Amino acid sequence: MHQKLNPTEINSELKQLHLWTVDDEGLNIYKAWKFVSFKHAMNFLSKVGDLAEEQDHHPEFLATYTNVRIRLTTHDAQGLTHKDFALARGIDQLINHAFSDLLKPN
Ligand code: H2B
Repeated sequence: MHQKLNPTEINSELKQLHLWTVDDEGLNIYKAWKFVSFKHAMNFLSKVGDLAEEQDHHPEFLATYTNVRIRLTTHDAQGLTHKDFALARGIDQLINHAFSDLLKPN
């Protein structure tokens, strides 16, 4: 079972991410992207799904046409754990390696 992180640990993990936000309760991190097309947005979701299966850690998706928002928390710990930050780092890398040219500023 993964340990829920304290605010100091959350802040040091956040520094290793690119523009993720913690919600007011400190229970979730989230980030949003806008893609140049619906198809690219869906492709991204599918790749994040593969990462989630590899890491056995599963995000919440909100997809509205070309906009995608991903929210991460650890249900088993009822808060943020290292698993959320590991997945977020994987998502940032995926964007950098495969999707950076397919984003629109949002
Ligand atoms: N994903 C998320 N986001 N939180 C969890 O607590 C969680 C999960 N638990 N994926 C995992 C699966 C757990 O149910 C299995 C048994 O490892």
